This record gives sequence, structure tokens and C-alpha cells, in this order.
Amino acid sequence: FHTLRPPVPLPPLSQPLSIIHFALSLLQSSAAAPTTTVFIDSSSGRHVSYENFIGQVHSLTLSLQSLAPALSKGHVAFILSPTSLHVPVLYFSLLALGVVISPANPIGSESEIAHQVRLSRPAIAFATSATAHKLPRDELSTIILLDSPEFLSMLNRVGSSDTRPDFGIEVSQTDSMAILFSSGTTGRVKGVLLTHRNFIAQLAGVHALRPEPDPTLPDEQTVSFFTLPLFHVYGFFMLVLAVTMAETLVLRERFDFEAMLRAVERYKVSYMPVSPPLIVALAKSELAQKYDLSSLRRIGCGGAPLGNEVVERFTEKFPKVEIEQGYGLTEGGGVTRMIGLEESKRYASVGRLAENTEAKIVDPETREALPPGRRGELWLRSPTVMKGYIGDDKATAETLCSDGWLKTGDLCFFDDEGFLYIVDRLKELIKYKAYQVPPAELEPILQSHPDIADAAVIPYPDEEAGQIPMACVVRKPGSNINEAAVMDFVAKQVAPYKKIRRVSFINSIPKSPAGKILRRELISHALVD
Ligand code: AYL
Repeated sequence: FHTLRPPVPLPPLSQPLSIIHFALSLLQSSAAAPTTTVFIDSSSGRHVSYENFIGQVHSLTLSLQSLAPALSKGHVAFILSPTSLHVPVLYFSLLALGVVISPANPIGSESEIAHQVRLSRPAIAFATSATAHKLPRDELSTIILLDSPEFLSMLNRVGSSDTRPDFGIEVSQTDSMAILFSSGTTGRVKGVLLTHRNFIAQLAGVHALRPEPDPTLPDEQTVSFFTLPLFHVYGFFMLVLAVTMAETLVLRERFDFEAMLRAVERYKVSYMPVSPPLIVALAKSELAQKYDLSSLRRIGCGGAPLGNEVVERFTEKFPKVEIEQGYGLTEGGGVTRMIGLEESKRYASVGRLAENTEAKIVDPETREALPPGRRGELWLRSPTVMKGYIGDDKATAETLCSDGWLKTGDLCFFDDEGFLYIVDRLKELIKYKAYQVPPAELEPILQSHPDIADAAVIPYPDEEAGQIPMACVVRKPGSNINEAAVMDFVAKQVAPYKKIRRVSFINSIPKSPAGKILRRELISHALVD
């Protein structure tokens, strides 16, 4: 399947160009006034203008270059921070220098974070005074705290007058840009290596096909509220995109539903990129009625399946708000989306293929490519597809074909008009509130319990979270370990979103002759019980 969107020309590959230089050139062509607000921290009420933001990026870039030992192109920076006004400045500065960013979830457990650090092998880490204790000190020579006076002085080294920084570093588009984390179709978390080109292609696409503003409407500043985590591919991309479009972004360190509603009212938020649980919450909550949310025009939604009933309920309550779904994955970026009102009415689908993207629906058994209407595994080929998993040639070879096709592990079909539908997930991955929960990380923990003979982890449907991780446990003879003890044992060792939230005790774990857990069997049994 070829995209139905017109081809979007990309900058020639031979041209040195970092994502940040590209983003700043898009921003300049938007003719935004330098005094326009780029960020608002809704907890403190602090505003930052485009002019100040670019000034801070410039300062920090200079400061990072003069660190001892100096930070330079090709180094990896590990970042462990909740959302704050400092995170975008840090990303822009590091990337302008050609430093590879590797941001991780700050609520990860120490062992999860140590694993991620081992994967990305950073030269430096950035954390906050609340997260730094989780970093493996012996593997990191330099740690900089984003909430320290030193960091503040690094941000304010030069004045804000220079709005067109030329960082002078030559970054090739094919250079590595980020190491993000995903378990892919199977196994533990891996480091997904993405290039500047991957994100340039994505930015160029969205910009080229941006609907023309309606000339009958007043030219209003788009104000976006960000609930998305900035360490995740979706949040990261939406952040850079919003800046290139000269939007105003309202950020918040800690998610709080009512504080979000208050911010929508106060800052007249018109757009929110979210994942499905937020739409569920808006559709169900009585609280939403207490606030004036009439500024809200569009919601972008991706990261996990969005139920039709949820959209219907939401639309009844907020008839003027368009929901534009998108589908994507860390390994391949944003792959489908909806543009405009007509497409957004097809909410059972996740939209049409993004520009410059090809897809195949492949029969998982025969590997035959299937026509519209037939279900199979979605394979993708596009300039947004990752280079591979860092230091893991085996996993890379299992996911990326030599001719560029990426296997998504999602069971999908296209209709005759090019709309994609996600039917199921073939891969092991569980998504709790759109966060990745790899069963292969929880199973060894369960199996290490002295009362547990064997265990497997599967997804169980849940209205609010989409899915919850469920453990199927075989007790050791004579043991009478209960559900609470199993859940507690795991909860102590993992990030909160990875907790086991349901347990079933069974006599044996079904396995293939090669010893692979037959998850489909467990899932169908769990649903019957
Ligand atoms: P990862 N509907 C159903 N399932 C989805 C959807 C959707 N709209 N979006 C993502 N998924 C599932 O790596 C699917 O199983 O990235 C997919 O393989 O955390 C998996 O989630 C990938 O999970 C964007 C918009 C990136 C979205 C994204 C992807 C975020 C999730 C860039 O611009």
C-alpha cells in the first residue's frame, strides 16, 4: 500500500542538517513574533517567550561545549527528568550539538534505569535532585542536576538578543539522534536508535500537509496542553512539532486531571495531544462540567486503541471537539494520521498512511502480502523507520528486513479507501494507559519467587487503562501464596505502571515444543474465566 498523500520532498541527504537546525528554519518561516509565548508552566504560572527560549538554547549549547570533559557530537546524554521548562531547552541544545539524547521514564525503578543506562552507554547524565539517586553512579562520570544553580547559570550565559543561533556544528541527517526505549515485538526493553533524518522526515511531512488556516476565522494562537511524557517518541515529536509551528505549549510536571481542566480554561487551550485514557476520563468525568472548556477545538490521540463507544460518549459531551487519531510506534514514528474533519469522522480507524510511507499487510503464516479487507501483520517502510536496536543485532534482524521493512507486530487491515484499522496486537507487549509493559520483564521476577514454580504475564482488558498486566501463576507444591502476595512482590521491584493488577492460579503454563509461552491460549482462558 502506498500513501494516498502527495509526496513530500525532503532535504537532500547530502545536506548536513540536524533536527534542531531544521526545526528552527521551520519556525522562522512561520513568522512568529519573538515575544510569542512558547512555554507556560501551569504549576508555577511561568511564561517563556520564543526569544527567551532560543536565547537559553544558545547559552546552554555554549555551556555544554565548554564542559570538562567537553560534550561533543556522537556522545550520548542520558536524561532522567520529569517534565519541566528545562527539558525542551536541554533537548534542543544537545541535539544542535549532535549529542544523542536518551531520555527515560523518571518513575522507572533503579534496576530498570540501570538496564537503560547499560544500553545507551552515556558520556553524561542529566537528572533532578529527585531522580538522581536512581542513576547507577559507577557507570556515569558526570551527572548534572537540572534544578541546580549551576544549570541555571548555564542557561543564562548569553543574552536573549540572538534569535538565529548558528551552532556551527555539522550534523549529518543520518547521524544518530536519539536512543528511546521499547521492547518491540518480544523480550525486554531495548534501545531504539533513531536518526535526525527520521524526525526531519516526520516534521517535513506534517508541515507540508498542514491544513490551510480558515480565512473566515480570526488568526488565533494555538495553545496546546501537554499531558504526554517528553521522554516518549510521541511526546518528544509533538513538542518539537509545536515549537516549529510557533504554538504556545502548556506544560506541567505532575499530571493532575483537575489542574489540567483548570489550565484549559485559564490559558484557552485549543489543542491537546493525548493517549486514550485521557479521552475516557474526559468522557466520563463529572468534573469536566465545572470548567469552561469551550476553547478546545482538536484532540490528537495515539499510543493505544481508542474504543468507538468512548469516542461516541466524548462527542456527545464535546460536540465541537474533533478527535484526530494517529498510530505509531517508537521504532517507526507516527505512521498514520487523520487530516481534517472528514477523516476524523472515521474514528474506528487510525487514519491514513503518513506521507512518504509504504505498508504491507502480511499473512503471519504464509508471509503473503494481502489485499484491502484482509487481516495480517502490518509492515512499514518509510524514512521515519529506526536504524535498529542498539547493540542487539539479533533483535534488529528479527524486526527489520534487509530491504527496509519494519515488522510492527500489530494485526491490521486497510479498507478500500486507505484507512487503517488495528485489530489486535500480535506481539507480547502490554499497554497500560499507553505505557509499555513488556511481559518478559515481569516473568523472571515472578519466577524468582520461592513459592512460584512457573509464571506468565498477559494483558487483561480494562476500561480505564486499556489493558492491565495479569499474572498466570503456577504455585510450587505445598505453597498457598495468594494474589496479594504475588502483586506485592512484583510491585516492589518495578515502575508503578508495570505492576501486576490481576492474578490467576493455574496448574501449568501452556508452552510450544520449543518452550515458548502460548500466550494466546492463556489470554483466551483468562477472558472466559
Ligand atoms: P509505542 N491504536 C491502537 N494501537 C496503537 C495506536 C493506536 N492509535 N497507537 C499505537 N498503538 C500501539 O512504541 C500499537 O500496538 O509508541 C503499536 O505497535 O509505545 C504500539 O502501540 C507502539 O507503542 C506519533 C503518534 C508515535 C503516535 C506514536 C506512537 C506512540 C506509541 C508518534 O506522532
